[in-house]
Amino acid sequence: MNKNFLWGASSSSFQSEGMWKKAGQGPSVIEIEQHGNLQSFQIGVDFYHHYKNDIKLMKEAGLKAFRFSISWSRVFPTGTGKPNAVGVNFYRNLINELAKAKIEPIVTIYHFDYPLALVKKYGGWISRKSIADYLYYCNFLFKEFGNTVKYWVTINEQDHIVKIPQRLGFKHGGFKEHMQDCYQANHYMSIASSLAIKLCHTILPKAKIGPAVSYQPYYPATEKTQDIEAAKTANLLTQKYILDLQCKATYSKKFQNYLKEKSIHLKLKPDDFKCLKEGKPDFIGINYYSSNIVKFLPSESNKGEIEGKPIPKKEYGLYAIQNDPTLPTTKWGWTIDPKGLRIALEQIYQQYHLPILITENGYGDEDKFLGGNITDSSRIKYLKDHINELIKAINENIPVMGYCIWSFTDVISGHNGSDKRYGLIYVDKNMNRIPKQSFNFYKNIIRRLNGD
Ligand code: BGP
Repeated sequence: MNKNFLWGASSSSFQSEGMWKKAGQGPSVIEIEQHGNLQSFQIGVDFYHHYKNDIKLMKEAGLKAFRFSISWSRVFPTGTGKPNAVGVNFYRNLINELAKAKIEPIVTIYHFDYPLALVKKYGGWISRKSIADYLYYCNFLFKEFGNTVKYWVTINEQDHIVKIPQRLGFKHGGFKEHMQDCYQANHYMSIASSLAIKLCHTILPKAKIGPAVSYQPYYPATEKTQDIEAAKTANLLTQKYILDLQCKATYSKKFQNYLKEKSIHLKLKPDDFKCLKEGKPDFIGINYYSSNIVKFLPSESNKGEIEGKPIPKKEYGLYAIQNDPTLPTTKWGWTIDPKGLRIALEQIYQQYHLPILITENGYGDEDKFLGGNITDSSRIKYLKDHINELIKAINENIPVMGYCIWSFTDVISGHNGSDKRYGLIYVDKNMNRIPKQSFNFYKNIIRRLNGD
């Protein structure tokens, strides 16, 4: 195994830091999004005060990299303007502490928590003005932390931001009428991401930067042509269109036809595609958790009706995305498909020919602290099987740069609050950190495969 392989773990600011709207942090769209969960996000796992101790544990595990996100509204409470010195200082200390421990920081610039002030000002990502504010923020981060940070992620799971109305700053679902705005927002986010890549290449020529997308292989439910076609369409409309734009600076003809059929007319400028071309990523980050099967869904009963989301799980006349009933699932119904990781890596590399960083992969469970131990054998099996497939992919010459487990300590789950834990380290009510069995498993894997 390559000595420079980034064996790491991942987290995000809003799911871990706590200190919600404290120490100068401004509000973000998470306030709209999380409803019942908001209280847990306000406290997180208090990473803000525990980061030194957590980094000690990372060092003990032998981690080579730690991916975390910067809270945009902790740095710029109103999204732009004057930086919040306390917030900047927090991230400087965190980055320095990682550097001291010889753990490579991988910084996600924006992971769901968009500043609410920008939504109020001009609607957020649905306005072209959002691009300039994102770049202003990136420019600040590159200049402030670029000496130490070599790896940057522009936007985490743009497809999910587009999918979940609250993440764009809309209060209500009712997405059919918002499709125009969602695809427009997606267009602006892609340009913003490309311009950030170009800016990073100018200011920090040695740095590596790319987006992180959520990616899952879609298998046709049967060998029937219509299911094979449906799987391709689902792939295009839920994830491929974003990668095509970011890596090939284009909307495929099929995607353009889809927009036309839906009467979606994107506001495009001739320069947009030039920007997209000039900001080619150095790598593609992928968050991989599970796979799905897809079958053709006839339109007879529901003419053109969609499921109430801009990028739906089903679209009449096109496809229905479902769980493969032959695969096991987590308690939350996410299928467990280690081979899917290798297939995802193969598919992405074949299409885009860029190195890949696995920015997230992990297993959510309700771990119980019993008899002084947390026995998380299901997580260990999940990680072991996925790492085996990762190694097979590397042996097939797919250039994978690193593997980041979601997550190092438990953090608050985006969909399921504090009941769903992913960490190698258990965090109890008093914020004590207790290594689970998977912590030792990962430590041994890194030691063995890295030859430490
Ligand atoms: C990804 C997100 C993470 C994290 C993870 C697990 O989509 O990038 O932020 O939340 O999924 O999801 P969940 O916590 O909802 O199970």
